[in-house]
Amino acid sequence: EYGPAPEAAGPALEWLDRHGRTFGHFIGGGFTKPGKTFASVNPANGEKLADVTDGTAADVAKAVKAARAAFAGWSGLSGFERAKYLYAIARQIQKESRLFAVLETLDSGKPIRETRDIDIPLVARHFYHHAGWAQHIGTEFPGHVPYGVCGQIIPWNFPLLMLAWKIAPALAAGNTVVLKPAEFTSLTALLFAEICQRIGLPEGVVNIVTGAGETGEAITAHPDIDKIAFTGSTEVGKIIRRATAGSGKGLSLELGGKSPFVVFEDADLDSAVEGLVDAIWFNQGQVCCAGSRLLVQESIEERFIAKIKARMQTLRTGDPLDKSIDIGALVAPVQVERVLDLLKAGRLEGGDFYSPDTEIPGDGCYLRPTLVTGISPAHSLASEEIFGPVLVAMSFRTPEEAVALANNTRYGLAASVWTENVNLALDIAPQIKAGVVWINSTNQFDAAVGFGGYRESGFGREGGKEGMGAYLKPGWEKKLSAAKPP
Ligand code: TXE
Repeated sequence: EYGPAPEAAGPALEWLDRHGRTFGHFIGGGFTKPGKTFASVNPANGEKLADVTDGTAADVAKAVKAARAAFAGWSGLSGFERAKYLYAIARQIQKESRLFAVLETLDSGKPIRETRDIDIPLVARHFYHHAGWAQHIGTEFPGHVPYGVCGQIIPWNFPLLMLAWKIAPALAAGNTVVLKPAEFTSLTALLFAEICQRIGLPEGVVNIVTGAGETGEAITAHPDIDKIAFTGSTEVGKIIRRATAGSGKGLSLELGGKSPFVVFEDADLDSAVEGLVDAIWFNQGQVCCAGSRLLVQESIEERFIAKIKARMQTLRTGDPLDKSIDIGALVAPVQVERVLDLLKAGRLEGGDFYSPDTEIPGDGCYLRPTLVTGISPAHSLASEEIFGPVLVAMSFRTPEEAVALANNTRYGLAASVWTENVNLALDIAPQIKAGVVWINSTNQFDAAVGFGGYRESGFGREGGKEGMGAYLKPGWEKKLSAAKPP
């Protein structure tokens, strides 16, 4: 029963057909007429899935106007009433989970096992969780009010999940939103828009404007947006921070990473190998908190590297719709090029490169998993975010050296520490400067826990109470404007 299942794509393709494979934006509760479009392509085979509208500044302005018009009504609802809508969204996502998972896999190249078992369930979980929050804002954040209209710009590596991370808390708090999905992966956001319509979410509360960087710039620059939330590259994060400086807009940035995966000599090595597979080859390594830097204690280095190589031989790369596949396609040819360019530059600096001799499909955005050893921390591959299936390994002798190496990065998003010695784990974890440190595990996400970084990984937290607070501000402005002369 394993093997490619092309028929699985059927319902998602039918859904695209129902929309004539051409999409406008979702503004004010309905889809607009398509404008100038660009193609959304399946990276596994290069086939065009649909045409999506390239949002102009005028489109963004229209969406902001709709969001502004909806704000008073939405923020004026009780938390309980807003929660009902969030619960309804969560239930519809569960009901359509198969359609969402297949569409996400087609559009992004992520293995169906991941979209089906991780992305989409977490999306539903996020809306359920924040439905709960909507009812507790008055008691947990007394005197706080929503920002108003939030501009949200998201990346392509977890398209629907990043949408959920942004939209669920914003709506729970009483904000209205204008969200732009990444240009490679707009389709699940458009299906989500249809869900908003279906559950009768008031018009203008959620607006989806598709497009690339220029559309994002129009959102960042729009004067009637109160807060910007961005997840994406550090480079664009810096541009957005400059663009919003002095504007009075709220801002949160979730950017890149080069997260350490630290293995001590007493670790359960087989578990650590499985953890590593998840840390660096989950989603083809296109994960902001990917454990892309293996730091292994010198005494076990050889043994551990041999175990990784053996495990790499068993990883299957291929059609993301095949349920037995471990590694799918990267999101787009440009991302494959980016990874290959980094590898090419890295090769010139030296180092040993290892890839298993397993088959990968000839067409499509596929790359073999790669392990790089024999390099120094100063090596570009050891310091730059690769965002592909490439692991670099370095060794350390003492715990102090492990901490120093772990912190030898301009990022600070996540870290993972492997040891059977609980004292050592608890000693090391707080010394690593990262938003989250996992012990004997990796990639643990939950809507109830704040996620975010230090340094060039950005600031602000998503999830948990901190994430909820990021969509609220002190209510004095409202009180002042409501104050009447005696
Ligand atoms: O990201 P961009 P790209 C890293 C990763 C990857 C690299 C490049 O290393 O290889 O970034 O990816 C929108 N104003 N990450 O170029 O451009 C864009 O349309 C406003 C890590 O695809 O940052 C998309 O919606 N918005 C990361 C979003 O920003 C702009 C996830 C992200 O795209 C804009 C993605 C502008 N001037 C990439 N320019 C993570 N932290 O998870 C682009 N955008």
